[in-house]
Amino acid sequence: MELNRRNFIKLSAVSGLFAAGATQAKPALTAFTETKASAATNTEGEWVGSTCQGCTTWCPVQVYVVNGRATKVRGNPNAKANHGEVCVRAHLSLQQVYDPDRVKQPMKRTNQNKGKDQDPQFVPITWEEAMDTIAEKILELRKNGESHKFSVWRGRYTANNEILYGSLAKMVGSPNNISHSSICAEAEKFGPYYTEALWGYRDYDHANCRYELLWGADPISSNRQVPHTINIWGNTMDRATIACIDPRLSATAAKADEWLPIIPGEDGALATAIAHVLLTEGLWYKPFVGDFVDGVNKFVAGRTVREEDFEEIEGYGVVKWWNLALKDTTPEWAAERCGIPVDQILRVARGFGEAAPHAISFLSPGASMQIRGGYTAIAVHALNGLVGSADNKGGTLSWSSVPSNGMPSFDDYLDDIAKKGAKEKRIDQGGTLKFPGLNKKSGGSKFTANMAQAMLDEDPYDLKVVLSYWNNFNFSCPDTNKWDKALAKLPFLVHMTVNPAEMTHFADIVLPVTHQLYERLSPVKGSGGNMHAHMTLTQRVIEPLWDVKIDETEIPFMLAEALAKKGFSNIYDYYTKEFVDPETGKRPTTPEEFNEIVTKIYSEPVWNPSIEKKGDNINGWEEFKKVAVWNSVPYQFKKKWGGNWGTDTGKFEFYSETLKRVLGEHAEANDASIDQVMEATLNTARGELAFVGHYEPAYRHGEETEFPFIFSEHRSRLNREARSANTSWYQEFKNADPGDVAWDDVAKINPIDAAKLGVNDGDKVKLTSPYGDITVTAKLWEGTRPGVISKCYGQGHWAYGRTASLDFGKKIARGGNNNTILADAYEALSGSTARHGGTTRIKVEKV
Ligand SMILES: Nc1nc2c(c(=O)[nH]1)N[C@H]1C(S)=C(S)[C@@H](COP(=O)(O)OP(=O)(O)OC[C@H]3O[C@@H](n4cnc5c(=O)[nH]c(N)nc54)[C@H](O)[C@@H]3O)O[C@H]1N2
Ligand SMILES: Nc1nc2c(c(=O)[nH]1)N[C@H]1C(S)=C(S)[C@@H](COP(=O)(O)OP(=O)(O)OC[C@H]3O[C@@H](n4cnc5c(=O)[nH]c(N)nc54)[C@H](O)[C@@H]3O)O[C@H]1N2
Ligand code: SF4
Ligand SMILES: [Mo]
Repeated sequence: MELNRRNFIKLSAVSGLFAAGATQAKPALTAFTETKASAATNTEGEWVGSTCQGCTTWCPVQVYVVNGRATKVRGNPNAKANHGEVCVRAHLSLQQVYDPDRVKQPMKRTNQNKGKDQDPQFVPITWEEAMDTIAEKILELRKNGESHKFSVWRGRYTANNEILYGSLAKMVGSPNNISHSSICAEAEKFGPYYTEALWGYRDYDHANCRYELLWGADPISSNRQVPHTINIWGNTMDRATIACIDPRLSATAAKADEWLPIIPGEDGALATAIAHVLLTEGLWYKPFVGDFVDGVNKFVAGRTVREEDFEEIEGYGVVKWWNLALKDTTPEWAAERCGIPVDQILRVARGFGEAAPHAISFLSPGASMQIRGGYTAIAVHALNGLVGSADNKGGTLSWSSVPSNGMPSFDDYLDDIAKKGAKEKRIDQGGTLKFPGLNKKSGGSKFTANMAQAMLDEDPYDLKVVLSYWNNFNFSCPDTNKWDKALAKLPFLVHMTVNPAEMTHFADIVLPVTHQLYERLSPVKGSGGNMHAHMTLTQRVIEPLWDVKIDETEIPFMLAEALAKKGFSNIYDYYTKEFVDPETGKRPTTPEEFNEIVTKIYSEPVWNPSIEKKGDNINGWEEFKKVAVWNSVPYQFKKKWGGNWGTDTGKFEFYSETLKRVLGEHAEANDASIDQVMEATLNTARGELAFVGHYEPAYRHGEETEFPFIFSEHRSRLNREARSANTSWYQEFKNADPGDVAWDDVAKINPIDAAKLGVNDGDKVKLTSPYGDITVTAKLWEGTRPGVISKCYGQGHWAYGRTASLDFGKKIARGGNNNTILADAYEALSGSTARHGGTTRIKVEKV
């Protein structure tokens, strides 16, 4: 029989593809099999615009398509943020889309027992059966007054997430649409928000900067503008001093002027010491911060200053900050805590101050996703205020705005059940005393990882039905053992996924979805970079290989149809009555039409020439599909100067009146004092210290006597979040991460520690924390300080496919997942998981 795509689907449907546990023949790679379409005459090939979402940069790209096959990826030459370039990881996406281990058709579980040790015994089903089953489950909850026990879980997403994530749960009657943001980077947004009202990522004017102070940022490998940074970094290194504050010798640190191998979690000591030096040595930027009325510097170590002696300009509360948190934080004091020598602290602080205002204090999750990292985030970002680089040339910037339309209102489609359910408490416990999540307001952030504990405790209740997409929480959240238990207890889970992931193993229904770069149509606003913000269009550049649908739009449309057939038509009515194609005036009749209309509604302002905007002129939808990106005009500096900072005082807040108000509101909602909030969130601050960036000693899980090492982790240059490990290129080039080894997963140990442990390069070592253990390979490496074990995140998949795992059939992982040993810990003020700052102690044993 000729093995074409259709026959292959038939064959695989008979054998069942993801029969975990069974050692069966692996599916053959048919992506390159000759098909009728590919036998057609076109051999020329063409570049088609799309978007890479391998990380949060969200790069505009183009794919070279020959005979219907994607053969190469490059940056979209029309894009300004990434100069038409991509990073290494874009290329790995080719192996993802053609991965033979992909989920190829809908499946249902036939073994009702759940657990890592259970074979789900998945069998193929039709899309109709899948949608009918899910609709039944939802209607049962609504009938029983339990609609709030329904939840939608979102991982990575596009702008079209408004459909599945934004409104579906609400129309069913649940407050539980839970995103992955809190395991991603919320703590990092806390710093800029409670100084300059910016809850989001920043852009940086590297081209004009003279000093780059990188706090756990490795921008040539990760973070948010990798292609732009790679492009510009050679020049930046020529022009600016680069100082990397990182417990690990990162790729950026390896070529930097200064590497400050900080003791994990002690960044607050260094940040407050740098601020102390800037103030005592008169290095603050006077046109921004202001000056003493009589021109005499009264910032003297150990002495308080009178507020009326200082006249402020853009900033607010610098004297209060000094008095509360900085007057005693001398370099000597800091050196004892953070492990950086006094002379290096002084040299870096002076260099940074002398470069003002062209000096960037670049905050990454590394220095903020720590148990007490919220205050570090504020202190680190406030350094941009001290040197006047906030919103300034050569400094730290916001993004230009990119216009888009909101989705039509669904208010008229909320029935009584929906309105009642939406008022129930949230499953993640955000907004409770222990979990402030102060994303602009109490409970503004959702505590993704905490859902596992909440589900196990049934506090505030038990979840029953979950639709989960583009995520893998029992791999990506800390304490995976806890997550496995919580998922085993969940009665009904639908996983919409490209690969059979760890979460898929616990699913009742598995839905195959489109690969993000090649098979879907959707818009996103990419991360601003190189002074430009943009909207980029993801397109179906190849015909989908398998029976896949688009998670955020097509699947909700099909589900709405199934619900309507069973008598609940609100969602279907909303989709078919309120959504109108802005070009043709048509309403959707199929899932595909719905997806296109949603995309066009959202993106219309960038391609409709009659809508005014500051950026590219694109003449209609067809042209937008061709260019696939809209660029804003370059960022205008100093837009916020002159009292437009958006904070409660309108100023750049060194003393945060905004935080004082929001903390007060949170305390009041929980009948507590702010001091009690500090205590519940493990912070040591009392009184007014809670309103300024300050030093908090690192908090660690595990007793030092039993667990003598601090565990510190980082991401891979090759991680497309945790989705690229099943590509052979990922494994083959894994040594692109300093200290790492191809096809392996290593614990990087300082040779001094290794000698004491009697461990040699290549030995197998077991890393044990109070929460779990993993066995990996030892690598002796001077790029981590004695006492700190450094390990990359990304390996340790026991599912996902034959390359990611060591034995896919037997569920044996390649290496170990850091989240198996990491504590389920939080920087609770911002609502962030705390995986950095050495939150977890471990022991190391040779096996
Ligand atoms: N220890 C540790 N934990 C981390 C991190 C870390 O650095 N260290 N990083 C954290 C961060 S920053 C983030 S953002 C989160 C991410 O965590 P998650 O949001 O859970 O995302 P991933 O782990 O990347 O898993 C995404 C899943 O989506 C499915 N999938 C893959 N490709 C596609 C696709 O194209 N479309 C769709 N619809 N589905 C797809 C697969 O099942 C895949 O496993 O992880 C966090 N967890
Ligand atoms: N290559 C790559 N790039 C990515 C992604 C990816 O998967 N791969 N994912 C994207 C996503 S989703 C996000 S959220 C961003 C995350 O942006 P990043 O800036 O990459 O964030 P992390 O990897 O969490 O930051 C980890 C860094 O902090 C260091 N670190 C650990 N503990 C400490 C500490 O106590 N103090 C200090 N100063 N540093 C510490 C680590 O060694 C590491 O270098 O990256 C995006 N970019
Ligand atoms: S992985 Fe990230 S930085 Fe690299 S091309 Fe894709 S979106 Fe851009
Ligand atoms: Mo993230």
